[in-house]
Amino acid sequence: MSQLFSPFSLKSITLKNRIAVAPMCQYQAKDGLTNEWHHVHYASLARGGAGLVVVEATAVSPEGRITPRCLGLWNNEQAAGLAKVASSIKGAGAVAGIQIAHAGRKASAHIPWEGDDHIKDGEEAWDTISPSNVPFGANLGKVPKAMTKADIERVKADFVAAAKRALDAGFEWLELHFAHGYLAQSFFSTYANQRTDEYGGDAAGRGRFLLETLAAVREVWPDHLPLTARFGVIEFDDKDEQTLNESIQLVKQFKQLGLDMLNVSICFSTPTANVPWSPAFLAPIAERVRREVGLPVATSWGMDNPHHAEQSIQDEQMDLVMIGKAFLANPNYPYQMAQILKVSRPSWVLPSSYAHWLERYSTV
Ligand code: 536
Repeated sequence: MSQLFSPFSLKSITLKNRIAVAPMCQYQAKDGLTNEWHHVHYASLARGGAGLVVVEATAVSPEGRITPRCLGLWNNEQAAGLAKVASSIKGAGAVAGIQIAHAGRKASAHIPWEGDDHIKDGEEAWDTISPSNVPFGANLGKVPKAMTKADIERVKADFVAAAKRALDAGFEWLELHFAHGYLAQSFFSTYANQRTDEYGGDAAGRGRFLLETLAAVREVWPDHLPLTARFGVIEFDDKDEQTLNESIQLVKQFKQLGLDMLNVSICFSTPTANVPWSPAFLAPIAERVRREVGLPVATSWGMDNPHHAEQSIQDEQMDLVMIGKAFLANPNYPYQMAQILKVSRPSWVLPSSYAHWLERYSTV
């Protein structure tokens, strides 16, 4: 019996299997608005059989976009477009999730295939904010403005407003982007956060912004719906054990505040990190977080091998497998995984409109 193709329930939501489409930036929006690209892209992924489709990093404010082509959720027009995306995902048989984000000091960048570096002042650039006026470095050298207390309050309120809009738009799964060197991750990072007030200093201070944002969002995001966060728990630098320990302590507090699952990821807070890219390399880290915190976890990064994916669920390393690139190559990737794992009933994976014919007149 495949565990990968077994249902997973979190709060009132049941996913038909343990495969989720990881949030993947499309860089196809203008003014934060969805268009035909997003409708086709997300519907096709949902038809492909994943239990959950998480819409890409969607900015809570204009300055929180990574690039000028990122989605946003700071106005009602954007919410109306995303409501259609959520509806298509659900109509195709998957649960609709969305990730809400603020890029912090990594904002105001060119899209990856147009340089991936900060936009020069005077062009489409905008001012960036971060806990301290310390740039990321390398290709992202723009100096951010250190946030005032008023900035902190405003960004928390932006997250709350975006969460409400996501709910009204019909999303049933919310992920806070607390990872990848963006704003929230920067608060927790000693590379980015050199504040001397209560939002900096020790791990309690550096964790404050994340905890307050989570608590504020949990107040408006219904109890019966899953609230998750993607959070980098390891940098891959010379302080990994300390970062992991501090991160796990923080995730314990996330759990107390009502977080339902952690999407375990990488900090990406410094260009000097050395990430050991290889198949399933975060699975043991995810397993440690799951065991030490006692919270369901998901992870991505090289989880696309069907046998690894199946094994990681059977071994209780993680509860959900997040997959990105393999879905770009093949939107019906879960069906391919099922065939490789000899889960032979297409109707367990694909919607009936496809599965009926694949099941009935198979020539293989
Ligand atoms: C992953 N990235 C994550 C993004 C967008 C850009 C690419 C996000 O979380 N919105 C990544 C980061 C660093 C190196 C490789 C991949």
